[in-house]
Amino acid sequence: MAVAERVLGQPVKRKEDPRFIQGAGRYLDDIVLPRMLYMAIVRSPYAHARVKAVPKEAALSVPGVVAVITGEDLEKAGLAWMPTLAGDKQMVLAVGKVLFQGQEVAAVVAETREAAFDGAHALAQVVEYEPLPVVVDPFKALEPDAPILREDREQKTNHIWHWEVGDRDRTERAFAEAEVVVRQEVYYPRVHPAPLEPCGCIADYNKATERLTFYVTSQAPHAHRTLLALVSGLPEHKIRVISPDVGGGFGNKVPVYSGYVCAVVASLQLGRPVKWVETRTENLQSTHFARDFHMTCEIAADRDGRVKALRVKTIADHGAFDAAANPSKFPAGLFSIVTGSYDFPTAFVEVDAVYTNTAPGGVAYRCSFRVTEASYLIERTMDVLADELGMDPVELRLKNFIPPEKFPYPSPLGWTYDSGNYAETLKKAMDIIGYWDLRKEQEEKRKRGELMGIGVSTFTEIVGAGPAHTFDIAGIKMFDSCEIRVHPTGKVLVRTGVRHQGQGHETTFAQIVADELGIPVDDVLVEEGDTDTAPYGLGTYASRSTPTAGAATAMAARRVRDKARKIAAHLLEASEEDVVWENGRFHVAGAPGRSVSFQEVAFAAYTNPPEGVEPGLEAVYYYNPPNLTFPNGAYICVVDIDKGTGQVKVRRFVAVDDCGTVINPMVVEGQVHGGLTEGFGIAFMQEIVYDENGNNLSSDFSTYLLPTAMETPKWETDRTVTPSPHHPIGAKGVGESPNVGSPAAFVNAVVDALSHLGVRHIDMPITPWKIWKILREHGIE
Ligand code: MCN
Repeated sequence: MAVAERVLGQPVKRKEDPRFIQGAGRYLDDIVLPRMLYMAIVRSPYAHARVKAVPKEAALSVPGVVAVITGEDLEKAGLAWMPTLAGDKQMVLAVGKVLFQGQEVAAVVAETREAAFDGAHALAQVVEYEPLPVVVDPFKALEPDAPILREDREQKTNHIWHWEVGDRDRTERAFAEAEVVVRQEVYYPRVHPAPLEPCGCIADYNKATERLTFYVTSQAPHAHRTLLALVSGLPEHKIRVISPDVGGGFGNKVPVYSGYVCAVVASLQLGRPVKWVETRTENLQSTHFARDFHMTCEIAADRDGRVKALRVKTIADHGAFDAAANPSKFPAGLFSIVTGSYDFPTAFVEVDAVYTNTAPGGVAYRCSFRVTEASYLIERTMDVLADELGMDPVELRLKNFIPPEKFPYPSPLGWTYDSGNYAETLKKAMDIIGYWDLRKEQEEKRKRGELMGIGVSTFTEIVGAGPAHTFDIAGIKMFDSCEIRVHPTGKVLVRTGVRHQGQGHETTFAQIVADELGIPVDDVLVEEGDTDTAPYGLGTYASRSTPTAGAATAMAARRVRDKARKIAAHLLEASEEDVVWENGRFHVAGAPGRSVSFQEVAFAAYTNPPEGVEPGLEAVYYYNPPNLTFPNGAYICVVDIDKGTGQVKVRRFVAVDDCGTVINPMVVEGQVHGGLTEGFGIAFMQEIVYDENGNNLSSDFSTYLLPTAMETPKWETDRTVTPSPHHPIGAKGVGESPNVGSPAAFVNAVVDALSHLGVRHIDMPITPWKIWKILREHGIE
């Protein structure tokens, strides 16, 4: 096919958008089934307390309430606990005691949503608690006299696990011999993905067919089916999970939550559909949060700025249940990407996870697996080193980048990076923003007492969970899948094992198929989210859809093409070897006039298949990636700070991303805009805060601040392309990259603006109040 005609790499408009823009999307709460009941959950007001009594009658006496489920009921049914993604177990409804504010205590089922809430409210008034001492600080939780939170565990400690990776001895030696050592403590705050559509489900158990249809706003429908089968004991083939349009996920819709299990139990008991949809406050209080890493980073280097070793120690607050989105064999996930884009000869990393009386955590927020924390830490500390050495941050980075000729690059912490040209990417960002002119401008402004900063972040991401030997969920290996059915008229139905939440798969996966088969994008329909129709897959998160299901899609299309070639040879009365596929047609080599279109071949597959060839034209491909993909980027941010108010204004932000071969540049740009906006919110606004009694002080949008269009800066984006050598079309994931890379660029810019005052670090979120105080401490009015 002539390159100009290829649909891969074209900014095809998103096929899904007309229905979203017209309000015609079908989300979970739009679904109303006949005879449907509604469920509401009673939650603990205490962060740590014994539950003495749950007098159901209070709710049952409310008109319309038909059932109440308690932890005791579930315990009798053997359903009191469910597994988390980290392999810990979590109470479905409180049994004996509660461990965080907002924990699920009882479920109330009623004829209407209002009655369910009234019933839950009535019950909440009379649940008897005996408050216990609360610990919200992970360091205090590790002290010998701290209350033991998880009495259900054999280990009588709040310490969950210790993990280390790297070469301790070699790293110690490098530090002992180093000319320069910098050390920086960095806190990555607790944040929450807060998708606009909160979590919810409808459990619909049909007693006659003994089948459960489970509608859920899910990023991973097949994984949910398997987990529900494991938790409920229902046979998996009797469960159908349907994930309708998903109103944002960002990692929040990967876990199985208590509400899901309770709705299933209620539907099994009552033989009627049961809907549960949480409120915003419930979402912010009790679904899993992300980050909350207390990190110490040290870099050993030569005086000329060559890095020699990296040493990191981290305390991870995992809340009341260890729910870390961590389907890898490493408990700290992919935190070991912490050497970043730099050629460290050696490194050593330790992570300790701790229980506290806070919501279960360690889960994803547009990046799971701890890549965000790792990238932020290394990018922050490289700036501290640059400051120590009196070097410009870009010069330090250019000196230490892994050079292109070293790929595939074995990192000292065990990864093999696939490809990249970090210097090219950084130089492109510098050219676009006019880096050296900005430095001159900054110098001039400083002389005038004005505060301007330039922040750089040159991150390496690690995305695409698989491969299967490294990743699994509940033992299920992390591959992904695609099924392609070609109809007799040449129109194509594609189903994959992932589930988009706004990422545009209906368009980009159609582009992959259209490109491989030489047919119009509009002839391809992509469907995801129904476990009865889609092949098994592990879902959409970790920017894995393109590296796994995208690859499966290309490979399935190639299988279809291979069969189509056989049929074409039959139609052309030529041998298969002589048939060439070009410009969307099959023709006999050397005789382009003797050709058939893909549509003609599809028709023949059903009406006139060659002897010995099965009728029909379809293929399934399960793709187990040989490695992860390693996208990267160079982000540069320019800020001005108002001395009077401490307000930071992001004047410019240039993001150059390298996600390998680009399927759809417009979709990639949209992903980058979204991720940068989230990174901006994390850097300047968002934080889940608990008081010392374990009260969540950020449980609505007036206290947990998300950026709106009013605050969001203008993003300038561009790309470099180093294809992944092990992906069939060379693509790497991109969805998380901007959220991984941008927080450091923002913070580095603010610290740079204040570095001449001796400021080396400020923890996120960087609020005007924090800056204002720093300025006053330095006598700046
Ligand atoms: N793409 C492309 N070329 C590439 C790489 C990707 O055209 N080289 C396209 C893909 O085909 C896909 C989109 O970009 O349409 C994102 O692809 P990918 O990076 O594979 O990420 P996923 O589809 O797996 O999405 C996951 C990622 C994550 S981890 C979170 S969290 C996230 C995100 O994407 N949540 C989102 N983006 C989101 N966007 C929206 N609107 N809503 C969310 O909840």
